[in-house]
Amino acid sequence: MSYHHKQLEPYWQNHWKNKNIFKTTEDKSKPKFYALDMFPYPSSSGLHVGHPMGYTATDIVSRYYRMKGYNVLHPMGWDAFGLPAEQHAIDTGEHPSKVTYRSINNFRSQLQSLGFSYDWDKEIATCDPKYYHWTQWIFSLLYKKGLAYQAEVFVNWCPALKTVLANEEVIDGKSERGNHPVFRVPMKQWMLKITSYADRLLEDLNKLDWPESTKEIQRNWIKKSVGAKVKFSIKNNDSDKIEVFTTRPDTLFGATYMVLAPEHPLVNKLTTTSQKDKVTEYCEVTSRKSDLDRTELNKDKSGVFTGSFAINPLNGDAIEIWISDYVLMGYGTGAIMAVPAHDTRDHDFAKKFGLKIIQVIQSPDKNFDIEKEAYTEDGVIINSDFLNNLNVEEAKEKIIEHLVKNKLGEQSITYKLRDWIFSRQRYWGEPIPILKDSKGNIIRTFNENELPLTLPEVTSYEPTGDGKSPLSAITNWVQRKNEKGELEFVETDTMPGSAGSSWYFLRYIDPFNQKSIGDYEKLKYWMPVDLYVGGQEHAVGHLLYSRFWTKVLFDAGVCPVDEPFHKLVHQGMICKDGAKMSKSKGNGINPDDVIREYGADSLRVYEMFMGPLTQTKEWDDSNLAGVHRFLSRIQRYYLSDDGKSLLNNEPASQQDLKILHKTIKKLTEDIENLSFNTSIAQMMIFLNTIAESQCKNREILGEFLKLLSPFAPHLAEDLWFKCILEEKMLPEDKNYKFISLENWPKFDPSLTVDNEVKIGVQINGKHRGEILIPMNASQDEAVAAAMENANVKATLEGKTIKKTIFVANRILNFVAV
Ligand code: ANZ
Repeated sequence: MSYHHKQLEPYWQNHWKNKNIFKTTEDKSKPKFYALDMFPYPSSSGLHVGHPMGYTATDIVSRYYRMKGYNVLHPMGWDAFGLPAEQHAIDTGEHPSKVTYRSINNFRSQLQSLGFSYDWDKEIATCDPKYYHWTQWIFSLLYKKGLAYQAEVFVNWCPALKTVLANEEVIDGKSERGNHPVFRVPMKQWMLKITSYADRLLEDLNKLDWPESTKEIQRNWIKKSVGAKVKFSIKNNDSDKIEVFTTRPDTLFGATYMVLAPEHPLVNKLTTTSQKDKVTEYCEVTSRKSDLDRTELNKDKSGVFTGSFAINPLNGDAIEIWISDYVLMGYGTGAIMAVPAHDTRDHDFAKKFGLKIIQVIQSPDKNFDIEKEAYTEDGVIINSDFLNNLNVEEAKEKIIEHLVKNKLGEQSITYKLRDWIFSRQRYWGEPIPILKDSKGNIIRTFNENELPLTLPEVTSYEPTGDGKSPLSAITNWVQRKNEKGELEFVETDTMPGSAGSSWYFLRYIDPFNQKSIGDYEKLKYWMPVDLYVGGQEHAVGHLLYSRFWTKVLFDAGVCPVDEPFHKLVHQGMICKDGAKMSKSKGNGINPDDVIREYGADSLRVYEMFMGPLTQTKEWDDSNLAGVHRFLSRIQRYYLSDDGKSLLNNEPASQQDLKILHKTIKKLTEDIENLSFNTSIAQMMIFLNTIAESQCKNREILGEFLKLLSPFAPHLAEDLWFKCILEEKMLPEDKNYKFISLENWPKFDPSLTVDNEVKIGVQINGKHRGEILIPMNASQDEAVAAAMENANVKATLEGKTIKKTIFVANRILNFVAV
């Protein structure tokens, strides 16, 4: 008989809910544990089986710490602003909030059917004005601190679709939707100055218990480059200078030409008449390429000579000024000095266009041919006048000294990290709380008492066509009269999806607070998050933005920590037939179907049993059925076919006690190390061992249910009720004692070690028998035991023992003649 998950799971879920037993407790005398999941975007397709992987892990940990007597914060909410809902609105005319809340209700009931122990009183949705009130408040704070500003930046503009597109929506220079050409054009956008936190974001990674690979991704994303800015004069032009950023000022004598990004402001001015057409055409072609396409290392180099020359400030050589797409406007100064002898990209370029190559660093390899490839290693400086014979580091120092003294340049640090483009010309996002005058100048941010600035109703969700959001068409929302009767205009851009997710972990702590983002003392108690589980795909988006906002809020004195997530873990993906599960591949599995057929407990235990949490795993229906059989077997061990308890109070043997205490120890350690598959394997060993001795001892089997309950909470709660609780109480009774709130079992260390071992006895190298002796028994004790063994005794008869070799706990060997 398999257990009746269809009845018992909803039954216990209802009792948990009615009694609100997972409500967060906040007894400050107790330790706390904050277990957080990356909240989902509530898509209309609902949960997939990938979601419960991470969610079950945090649920087990939450249930465990709750049983250990901690105050546990385990909340869930919705990352609810997003493009799919907006697209649905454009297609159907239905308000995005309608489809969003429909999906939220579906997600919530799916999650509840998995038996997760969330405190649903803490639920938040980022699209709720009560929530985005404080997202807007944080924006105002950023603005007041000079960390939010408007700037012309290059965006993907699609004239046919009349809208700005995200990078992901552009494929090979064409719009994903409709395949129309997309151009990189400058447009005024809101920006957040995450770059002013670059150093701290880099430095503080060291204090986090995060996967090393994720830290490395963030380090590479922020990437700090220490170098110099150098000014080059232009031949026959006294008014302009070209400033370059270089990490290799030591190679300045080897700079044989210069390259400007095609968007560089000096390009027009420096282009001579004869070069004009070529340069204009090249700039036009470049505007259709993404930065990613442009910087690909192995791609064929292209470029055009401007017709002008710069002067190498060290030796006075006139060097050609080119434009090329491999130099990006958004990095350093948008201009480089090219050193083809020591930079691979410059080398490719020089070879292609026949430009001079001057080697300034010697290779130890006498046969190294600088015409064939760039030499990018360390070495001794040559062909460089006063730098000759120095090594690279010494030369860098000396040249910077020289540049500063002669006002030719300075030391400079550049980050690869860019400021965060923070505006979208969309409807379904948080309105940016800024007021402007009729000329578009910023007057001020909204005051605290004017928030939230809620989204108005609109008749069309389509962008307007001139790069503005649909909000700009709602005149009575945009235009406001101030006290003096002057017209003021509300900003019509909205925030990106990642705004609301950059601080939601703070709001869970105090979700109804109307005075602040959250009560400081409460934030102090709960923060930082002790365990955060979610996908690695958020490594440089959400996880970096959240760290940035937390630091800003910390600096403003409203958040007590400067890092939000102490420990971070990425759950592995679930594959099927070797491929990532996805709707488009048609290989997805719907958790609702699994729950219907096998039950939530089976799904939970199966996903945890598939393998280590962080590894990619393959879905296998037969293993799922195997887990279901294991749970059924547990039930059959406790209950007769007609539902009567099979347990008794007969004393347990030492062996039964031992397997229990070993299991307690193993699970305690494993859960703290997030090693759930090994926990489940240990529970299987427990059941086998105990079944072998036919132990039905109520106490032992009650303790085992407590161990089972974080993994399979419904079954554990049910067997607890039917077999363990002695008082005749019903779950609806006021003082009913749920297993979910019992104390986690403690183990007796002396019962977790084996105090007897079986060792082999050999005579002249031949196995002659086995003896059972106390752990760590001495040689004398072992020999005495061996002499009791009939076979050993018989073999030794008439022989003299010449030598005894004994390895404690392992083997006893006699040499006898
Ligand atoms: C001369 C030089 C000689 C360089 C040499 C490198 C090697 P990282 O380390 O990534 O910071 N660079 C500067 N600005 C650029 C831009 N806007 N677009 C493309 N490349 C740019 O790289 C810094 C180096 O990248 C700089 O140092 C510059 O080339 C180039 F043997 O200057 B170097």
